Amino acid sequence: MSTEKTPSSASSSSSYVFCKGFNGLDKVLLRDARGSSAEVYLYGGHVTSWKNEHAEELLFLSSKAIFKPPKAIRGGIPICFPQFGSLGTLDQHGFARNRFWTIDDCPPPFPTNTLNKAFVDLILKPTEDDIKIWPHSFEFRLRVALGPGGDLMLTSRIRNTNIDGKPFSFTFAYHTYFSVSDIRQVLCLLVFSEVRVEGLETMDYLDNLQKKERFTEQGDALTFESEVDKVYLSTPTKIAILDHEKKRTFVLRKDGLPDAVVWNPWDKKAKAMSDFGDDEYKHMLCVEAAAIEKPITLKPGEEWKGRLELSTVPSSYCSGQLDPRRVLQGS
Ligand code: TA6
Repeated sequence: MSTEKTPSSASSSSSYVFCKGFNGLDKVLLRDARGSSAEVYLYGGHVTSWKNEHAEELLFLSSKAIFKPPKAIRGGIPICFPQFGSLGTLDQHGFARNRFWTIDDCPPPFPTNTLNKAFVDLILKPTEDDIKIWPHSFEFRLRVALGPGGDLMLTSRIRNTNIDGKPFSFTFAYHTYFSVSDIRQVLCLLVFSEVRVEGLETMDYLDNLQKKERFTEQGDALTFESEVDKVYLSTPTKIAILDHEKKRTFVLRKDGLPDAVVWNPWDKKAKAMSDFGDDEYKHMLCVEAAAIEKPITLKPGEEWKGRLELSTVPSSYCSGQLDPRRVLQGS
């Protein structure tokens, strides 16, 4: 059973469908006029699907994802807050992705183009138990929107609402799982399938597979032939993921998120994850817009905004029709 909802407040004249997803968890469906769609679970504020106007799924969601709190959903776009990674005292990637968010029917005025009707505003505030593990008050507002051309836009606004005058610092990532045809460089039947990432060449990175040591990336596009787990530092606003076999390029635009994580578990780690199929590493790549190297510090009353915009452009790269450098320089 689903219900069409148009929140009463004037500020958010969005329309979305509120319904039940896996295991009866509440989710919101967004659809734009041209047929693109997205779905967001209130559990975790978690985008689990983004489809283009041809109803092709663009995000990876594991067939073994466990839609059962407190386990995070494997795939889509997990929100890593107030901590990325396992460095601090919290569980890996913090707790925002393990909490129930609510619909924010009265968000503060938010610059949005009035054309964009397909959006939903969610909000997360800490429970008393959360404050025991992370002693700060905050309001985390997440807007998930479909743009006119089917782009997917996530905007996070995090405000320090401490009344004790204390600032807080956090790290953050949109842990995005992209669906790709085959991450491996495969040459068969004269078809060369390859996934490349453009925009991170020559960037410095911390290699999680080498004790987080700092290295400098080589000068060519990233291609993949084994496990990768790298935090690229101070990266460009735009990053492109080219999938030759699908003739598709993802363009990731980020704002307020200087770093980018690239992760594929490959075969051994894939087998070690109970909520991930043994072969699923072949069909996913995480490229995560993040703020990791330099934690963000907010004084009480201050607000941080982090935006991620995902779009796709048709590309048949190897035929030379698309120069990835042009994709990145494009508007
Ligand atoms: O983003 C890369 C990473 O930090 C990897 O080290 C791996 O742990 C991945 O996140 C998945 O983490 P999760 O806690 O979702 O299993």
